[in-house]
Amino acid sequence: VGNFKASIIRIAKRSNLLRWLANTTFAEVVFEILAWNLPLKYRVMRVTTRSNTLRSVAIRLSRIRKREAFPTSDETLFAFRPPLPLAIDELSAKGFCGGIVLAEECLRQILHACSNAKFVPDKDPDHPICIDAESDSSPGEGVLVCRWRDPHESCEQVDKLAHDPYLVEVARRYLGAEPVLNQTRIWWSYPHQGGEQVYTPEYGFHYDLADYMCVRLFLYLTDVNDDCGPHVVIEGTQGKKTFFEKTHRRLTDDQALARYGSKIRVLLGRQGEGFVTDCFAYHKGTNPRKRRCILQIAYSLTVQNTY
Ligand SMILES: O=C(O)CCC(=O)C(=O)O
Repeated sequence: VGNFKASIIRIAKRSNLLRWLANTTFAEVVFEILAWNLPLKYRVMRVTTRSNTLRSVAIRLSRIRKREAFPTSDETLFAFRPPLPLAIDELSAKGFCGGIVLAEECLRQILHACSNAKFVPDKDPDHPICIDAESDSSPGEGVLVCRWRDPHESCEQVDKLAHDPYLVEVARRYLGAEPVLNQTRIWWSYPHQGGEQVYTPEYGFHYDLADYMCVRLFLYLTDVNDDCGPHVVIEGTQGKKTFFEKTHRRLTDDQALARYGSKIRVLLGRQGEGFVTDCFAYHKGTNPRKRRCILQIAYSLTVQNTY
């Protein structure tokens, strides 16, 4: 959707009216219907999940469909984790749950894998690069994000983590069905020179339509304080969407503050600490003043990958 939309937006840039139209929900839906390069099932999900009724029907239908059990390993890789019932209660009430800490040895191995992996810079996707974890500066001019897609396919520890019995059980209970591995990602984020309030797809409030339901683990792979682009969630917004929310999948910071000021939660953490979130809740990565590395493992109801 991103590439297709980006090329249309490039064409439309010359006209203010077209530029405004291209950023509306209406245009987003049209782009999604027309994005013939994506599987039909995915496009149907992207359109129907915007309706509270259709989404809830789709969730119910997915829950009654028989599926093979998601394979899990014997032992958890988390040194600390909230008890399962608490994790599910928090996720259901707030849309996120913290207090998860990765075991030191697993963290060490993932960091080692990161130091050898090739990350894809957003500005130059054809030239993947190795990232120097010690360097604070962006690896290229204007580069905001460098991604390692599907690290579970080449890193054994990430694969084990994706099959962690605790994590899979959280996903299973929260989704109410056998989960599907939706995607894994590790990425570095770098400062955008636009200052505090920038609205790039990376750093603005939004909710994701990754599937009818999707739950994600985020683990910080660098220490994250207020300067390092913490993940931010708007508590309690993971449920049914109001008309305003349906037509504003993306929010500016001012809109978020005005509507949900007291519910904005900034999730700080040390290297190896993390949280699970429902990606249907409004969230964002803050524009960092110092680079940040994060790992994400997402489970969903039907969709195996996010395009
Ligand atoms: O980088 C972050 O903390 C936010 C990531 C995000 O918005 C997303 O994965 O949808």
